Amino acid sequence: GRRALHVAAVAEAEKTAATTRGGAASVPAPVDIANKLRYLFGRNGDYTNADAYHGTAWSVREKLIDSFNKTHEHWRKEDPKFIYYLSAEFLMGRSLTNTVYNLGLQGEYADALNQMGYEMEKVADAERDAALGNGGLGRLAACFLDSMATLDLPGWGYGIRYKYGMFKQALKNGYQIEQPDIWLTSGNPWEVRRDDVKFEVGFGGRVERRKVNGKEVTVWTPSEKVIAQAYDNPIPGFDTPTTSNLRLWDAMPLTEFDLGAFNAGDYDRAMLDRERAEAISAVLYPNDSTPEGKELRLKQQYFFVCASLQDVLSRFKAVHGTAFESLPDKACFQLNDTHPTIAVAELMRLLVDVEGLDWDQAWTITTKCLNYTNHTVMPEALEKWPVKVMAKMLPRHMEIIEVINEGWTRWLAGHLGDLKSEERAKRIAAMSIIHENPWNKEEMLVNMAYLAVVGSSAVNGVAAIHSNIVKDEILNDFYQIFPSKFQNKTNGVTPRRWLAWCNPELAALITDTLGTSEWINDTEKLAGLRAYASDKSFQAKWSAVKKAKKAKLAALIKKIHGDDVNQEALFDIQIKRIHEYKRQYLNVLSIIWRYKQLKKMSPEERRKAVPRVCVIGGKAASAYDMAKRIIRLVTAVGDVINRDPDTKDLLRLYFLPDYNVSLAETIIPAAELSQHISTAGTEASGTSNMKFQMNGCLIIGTWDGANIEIAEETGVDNVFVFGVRAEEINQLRKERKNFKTDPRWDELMRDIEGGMFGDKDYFKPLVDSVNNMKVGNDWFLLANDFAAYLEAQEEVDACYKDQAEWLRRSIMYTAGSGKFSSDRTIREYAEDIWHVKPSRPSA
Ligand code: B1N
Repeated sequence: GRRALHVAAVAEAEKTAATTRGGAASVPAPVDIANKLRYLFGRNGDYTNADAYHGTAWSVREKLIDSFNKTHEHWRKEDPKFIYYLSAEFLMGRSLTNTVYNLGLQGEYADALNQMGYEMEKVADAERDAALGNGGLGRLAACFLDSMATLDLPGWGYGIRYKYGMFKQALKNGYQIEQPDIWLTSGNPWEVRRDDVKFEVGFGGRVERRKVNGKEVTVWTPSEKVIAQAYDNPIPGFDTPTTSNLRLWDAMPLTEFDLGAFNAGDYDRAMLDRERAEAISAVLYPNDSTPEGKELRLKQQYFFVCASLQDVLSRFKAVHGTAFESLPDKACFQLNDTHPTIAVAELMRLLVDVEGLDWDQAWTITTKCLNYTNHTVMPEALEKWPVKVMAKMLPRHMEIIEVINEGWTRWLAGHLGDLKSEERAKRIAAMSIIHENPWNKEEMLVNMAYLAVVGSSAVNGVAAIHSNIVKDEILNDFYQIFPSKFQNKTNGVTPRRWLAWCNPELAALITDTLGTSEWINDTEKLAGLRAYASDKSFQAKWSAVKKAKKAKLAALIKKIHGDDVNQEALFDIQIKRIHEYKRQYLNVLSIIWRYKQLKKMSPEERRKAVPRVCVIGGKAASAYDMAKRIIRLVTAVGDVINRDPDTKDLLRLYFLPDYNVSLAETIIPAAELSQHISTAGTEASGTSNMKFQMNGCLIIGTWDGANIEIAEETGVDNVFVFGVRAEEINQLRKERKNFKTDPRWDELMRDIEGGMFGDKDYFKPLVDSVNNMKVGNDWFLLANDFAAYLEAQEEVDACYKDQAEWLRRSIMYTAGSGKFSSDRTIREYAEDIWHVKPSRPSA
């Protein structure tokens, strides 16, 4: 069996010596894998796939570290300007496949595993996702790291090494339940702990002025201190010797280093300290697109920002001493949303209190170094911390923010000097970083977005429409004052993970057809596929790949739900976090409507219907009650439809639990239609839309976020666009009370309320949220878009019946996806905001 194969393979391989990208001669991969299993895990032959994964990963890790070391030696010598991407989330997913492909070791390791009696795909499947993010924002950060390394840009990510990432979602009787994501238990081969890189981070305490050598200095004495311990996660670029870094911080108690507490017999207190410290990096807050106003969250934010800034300054000082005026030539920071915005105050504190610069000089440096990306338009989603909380946890930072705000409002008063004093006061109050809580006049808040704008050189949104909303609505006051600060940087996704590696069959066809694989780092070359869009023989090959991917998804559905699905059916997918604004509910309503139509049809009519397999997946934040009800509605409707003998061959609805990066890598290549149906003006960008587009999946969507740019690149007529436009939303919301709902809508509401899918009482608030004026007043305008959506779905059916046309469009999607490579996005950031240039080590 496997053991004999394995022994033979190792013996064979030991005779030959392999060479790696790092250039160093090393033992052949099968030997190395066996060695890793033998000496790191104490195993000897007959491994499970999970064993084989660990052995392979620890072997690949060494090549990765060689490449990392070379790159960083090069960068140390060159001393280029660095970009530091500060983000509370990095949704990395799995690393094995990505690493071997990016390093060009795929063939070597696939062969090695084959010789040993294993299959790379199954082995890779044993890896746990690194789910240190919620959704789009965290995955964007991960795609950006891939592109930065691939483009040889000197840059690191900085974040938190959460012990528990995004919770695992399970279903129990159709309801979501959350389980902890214990991802580190079997060890993490993709990280390197840096025992020599740790910094103190303080909280609370008091602030004093002291005279030192005749100069007044501010001294902050925290009441609580923890240690931030660095872990490096090497990030391999594709088709380059560059391997960059994601540095994540783990929180540890100080007492590990000061055993005093133990010696004094204060064992319990020391252990409680440990728990308190470790809590800081213990768990990712599972909220997507909404801020979590918990104190621990602010602690997390300050924790990683403080450690990261100290780390950067200590490296700067090692080379440039205290010539801080040149810091902006060597370092810049991108704030991924407002989560790391305390960096404005922390950089000021480090420069003024610790390094002794004067305030104005420090402010010039700080604002030159920082830039801010906004990721959400919903006004309630902008982070605001109560002054009381901030003053208690970060007393010195609160003072600094007050001084920044005084300077800012004073400057504003001068700048707005021409206005009448009443109007001027109003404008200044509206832009004050510290302001009243509009819901509770007693409470003062620190507006983190305002702090980020005032403290940054550049502010950007993440898709064209979103950047316009940022300028014209959310931060309009600031835009009027600093128009040139505001930019757009339309999101992108890495074509490596999201096309080449997750869909190697399609990638091979593309490479064959274009006669080059250069499209993998020059996605504009995909436009060459347009010439083949109507070519029958190419369409046949294209369709064969999609079919093979559909078969894999069908197998997954079978594994999870035990059902066989019709693989000739249209695979219709909506996967993303469950949120009212994303309107999964609208999707379910149209599925119910389809079901009811099918029920009424004669057998002949049914024969003409387009069969569909609908898949919905996504997590609901654990405290987001309405989102959890939506999940239950999906599973309840699926339970009825999937068992109905009249319709089960023509319509299915499955909820796929625990949607995550690796599940996306299976689902997206198999999708034929994907849904991006947010209320216009609410989805900042969306990024899965780009992944589907790359994989030749047609889109039904609203005129929102990046859908707009995707439609422009694909050809607007190739996309199923429906619904009201962002400009109309405010007016429609005002008029919603008088909106006359479609009779089909009314019927569906009665069905749900009447218990057609059981659980009447549980679904009542859902029905109310889109009908009852008191409860929700249909804030996201589902009723307004309902008829147009059903019509667009009919167009989908008609198009699917014409497979030649469907396939032509599918090819046009991939051909038009060139713009949505995160390489393009990162090039724009590098040129327009960071002013960072490529620096490639020699191979
Ligand atoms: O960021 C993505 C966009 O493509 C999505 O449209 C947008 O919804 C997403 C607080 C967020 N915005 N805000 C968040 C995440 C976690 C959190 O605690 C807010 N995520 C987005 C990338 O630009």
